Amino acid sequence: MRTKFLVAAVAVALAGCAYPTHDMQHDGLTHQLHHGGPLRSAGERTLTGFTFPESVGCDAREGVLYVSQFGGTQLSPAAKDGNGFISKLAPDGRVLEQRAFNETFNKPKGITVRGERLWVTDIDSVWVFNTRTKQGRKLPIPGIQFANDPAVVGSVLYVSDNRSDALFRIEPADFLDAGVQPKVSTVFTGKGVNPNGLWAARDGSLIMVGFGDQPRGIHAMAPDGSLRTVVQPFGKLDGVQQLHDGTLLITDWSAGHLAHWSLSGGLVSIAKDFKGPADFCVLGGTVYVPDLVKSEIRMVGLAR
Ligand SMILES: [Ca+2]
Repeated sequence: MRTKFLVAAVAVALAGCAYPTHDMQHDGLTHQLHHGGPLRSAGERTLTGFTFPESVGCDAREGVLYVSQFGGTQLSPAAKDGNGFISKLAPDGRVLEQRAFNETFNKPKGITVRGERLWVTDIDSVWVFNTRTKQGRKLPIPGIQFANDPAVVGSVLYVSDNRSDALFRIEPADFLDAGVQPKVSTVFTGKGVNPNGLWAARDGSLIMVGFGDQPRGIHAMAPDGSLRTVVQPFGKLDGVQQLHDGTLLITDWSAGHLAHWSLSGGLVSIAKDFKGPADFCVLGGTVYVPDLVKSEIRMVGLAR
């Protein structure tokens, strides 16, 4: 039986919905998070042959995936050993380019792609690449300890640091041209967010999921810079993505799963038995979840 993948097809219906009673502001993000029924896995496939993959970045325009890998023989996410690399994959998992960029990486982590630009963090820096010409530029971020995930909101690049519980801001996001002098600043520190995964929501908010020694939750920073808690602390959260219907997918190391979260349906596990479910992306109704600890990528088809 043919399974319909609904992620790309679900329309956002913002008008006329009734709100549950909760402590969130009745804004656009709340609207989005309320919609959508439960999701389930329509089938899984495991890809092997990776070396500590932290992030899969989906390039929807080109229909390809980029996978950041730590390399080496031990999981040492903060080691500056030059063993990291980024591979380019076809959606079926075939490796198109083992090393997509001819640069030295240490422990490359979060990847985000927009148009011909790809951003990837690496401990104390963030790179921007032209995916067509492969030209890249590395930008050190003063004060950052464990650069984790990049996200672009408008012309601004945000970079999370879960270990030092901080969010950094870089403007302009596209600093590839050597003549551009990007401005780097700290947005916040010490808020108990421990931001790991970032996602640029459609209403201009930045969604953040937390990963720390204590359980962490889901937070959002509004365009005016105000922070709020979307979900109270419940796990060790790594990746987050907002679906077309406005609801969220998250990965949680504590539960070892990929889960769907919505205001109406709460948290529903979609795929289990991960050891290190890290920074995933969604392409064509399939979620690509790297397992950093197992050195695998799990492909999870989504269906309702
Ligand atoms: Ca991450």
